[in-house]
Amino acid sequence: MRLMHCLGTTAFVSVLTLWFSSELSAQDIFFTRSDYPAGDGPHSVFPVDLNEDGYDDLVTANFLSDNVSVLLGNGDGTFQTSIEYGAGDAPISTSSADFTGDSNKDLVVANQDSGTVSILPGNGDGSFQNPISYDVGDSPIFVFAIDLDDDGCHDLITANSVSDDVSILIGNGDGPFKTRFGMRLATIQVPFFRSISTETGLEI
Ligand SMILES: [Ca+2]
Ligand SMILES: [Ca+2]
Ligand SMILES: [Ca+2]
Ligand SMILES: [Ca+2]
Repeated sequence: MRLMHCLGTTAFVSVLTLWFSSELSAQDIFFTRSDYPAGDGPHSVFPVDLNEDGYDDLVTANFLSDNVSVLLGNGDGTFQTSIEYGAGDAPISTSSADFTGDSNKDLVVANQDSGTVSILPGNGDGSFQNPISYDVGDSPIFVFAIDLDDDGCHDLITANSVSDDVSILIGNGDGPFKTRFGMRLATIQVPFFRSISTETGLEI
């Protein structure tokens, strides 16, 4: 059996492949490690099948080079050379969903120093178009895509580390080339050590 763990710590993405026998003992466990170059200062790595070939790909948020790296997976634990796409200032977290309604997976990036998220529309083959930015709270350090209002269109949540709140962007899924494409921003203050419930019933 084989498990795969991915860890980005410097300007490389390290892929650790875990091998073990069916009758597990400590002596049976070993890893093989491969390092793949990424942009400068990757702060997070996110596995997702971007080109829908059935193999997980990797996306890193590169804090120092203000871009993301996309490494397409070969399906055997190896990855192709990274391709970089611009984002905002100090990208730190990524997620993926189809925000534009064309069935191609898009990327979203939380940019800590610019207080924005960048949406990179996907072309369906693992390549991406220029980013579209949306303001959120101060110093977002995490972004997550989810359909909050159950309308079939993906929305976004960011955790904002300086303004001590979360921002919710409600997507309309119309696509970037239609005039109504956009996201409606709502910011919710989060009391320290408490959770709140939104009108949708989601606990944050
Ligand atoms: Ca893939
Ligand atoms: Ca920067
Ligand atoms: Ca899309
Ligand atoms: Ca929605």
